[in-house]
Amino acid sequence: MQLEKYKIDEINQQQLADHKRKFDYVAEGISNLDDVLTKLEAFNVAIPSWALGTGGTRFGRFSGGGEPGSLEEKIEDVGVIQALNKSSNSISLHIPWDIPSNPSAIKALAAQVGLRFDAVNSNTFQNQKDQKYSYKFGSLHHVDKAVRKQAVEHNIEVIKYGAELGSNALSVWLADGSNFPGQLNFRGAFQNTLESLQEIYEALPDDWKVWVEYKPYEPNFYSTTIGDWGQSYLLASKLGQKAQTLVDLGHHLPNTNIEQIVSLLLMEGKLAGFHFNDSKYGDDDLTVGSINPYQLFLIFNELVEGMDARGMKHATDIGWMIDASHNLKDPIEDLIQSVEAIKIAYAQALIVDTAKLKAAQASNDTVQAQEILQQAYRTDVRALVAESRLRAGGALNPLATFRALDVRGNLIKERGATTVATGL
Ligand code: LRH
Ligand code: MN
Ligand code: MN
Repeated sequence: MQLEKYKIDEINQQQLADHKRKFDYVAEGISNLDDVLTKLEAFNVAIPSWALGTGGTRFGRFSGGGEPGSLEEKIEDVGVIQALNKSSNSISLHIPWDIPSNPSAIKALAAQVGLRFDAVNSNTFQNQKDQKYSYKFGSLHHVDKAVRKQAVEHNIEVIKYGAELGSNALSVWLADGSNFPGQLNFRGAFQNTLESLQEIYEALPDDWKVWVEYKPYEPNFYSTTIGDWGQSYLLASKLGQKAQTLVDLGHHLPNTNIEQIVSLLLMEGKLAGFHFNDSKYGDDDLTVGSINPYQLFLIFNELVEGMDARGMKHATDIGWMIDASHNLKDPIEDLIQSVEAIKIAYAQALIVDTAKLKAAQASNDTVQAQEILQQAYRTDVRALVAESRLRAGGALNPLATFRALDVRGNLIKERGATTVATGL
């Protein structure tokens, strides 16, 4: 299904007077209003193909109705999100969960609903059907060269799919690690990983990047071969310019200062981008901003300041992507909430009085520095985000519009009430 713009406009019309009142109120206090609105309008976050169905835990999966049964239907769903929020103009594929069997047709279909392809993700954390060697003891770090070769070849195949789709980054996350002390030689595992990544790196087209994701634990519970940003950074540095570190917000031990990591990676030109989600305990993959929105704001504060200092373009010089999966919510509603949370944090960071903050820092005025950050964080910027969306042709309130138009009800009529999304 495709959402017609006039239907969105009709609903916007009903909300316009209320919006205008809220917008005028917040706009009055913002000195860089035009700049904020332009940047918000240009900002997009990629939607992962694996987030469009109801996820599960190892204890069960309770799928909803109208879920996408094919890559084509997933593209349709992202098209719906994009029509509503005008901030989700790309999709990220996990291969082989979503194999584009006819890449040029898939690319054309995506373009019809205003989408392009973001990073492609390889998968060597599961055995695939008909594969010769098992990944039970890892993939790129494996002690057996033949297993490593198989995993390298998979990554090269993913690059080929991506190139046909017009993507320009390969995202690599490895489950490789160990469950028990003594199982693994750490240096051997790291060196094997480096060597395998070098072979993948050699296969990257000129304008491509490889994003190296890290994660402290799960599925391995004693060591993970790329377990933290230092290990990822070390690999990315040894690999070269095209390799960078990807920060998945859920891949940190509780209370890690992620904003500081982000700041330093950015300084070194090694920040690939993000997998956005939120978490309370581990890699919970909860809705962005649902647990710790202040942390999200602090991350964006580092991003805005650091990117401006390096002359980087906010919208394009970093990879912005959601990585989430839910077992309770309607997946589309959840993604709408996630993108909204990201844009709110971004808008708050854009209104930080940077000059004043620098002055407070230079004079060690701790109280004032905190006041400046919290002044921005406690500003209700939702009307700014809505205004930028209205200007871009989207819905003033994407979630309410999704419900008012009964999109899920229509998808259930089209696809059925008992569906299980492909992938995952
Ligand atoms: C691993 C991870 C990684 C995978 C995705 C499905 O926890 O974050 O990015 O590719 O989940
Ligand atoms: Mn991730
Ligand atoms: Mn994860």
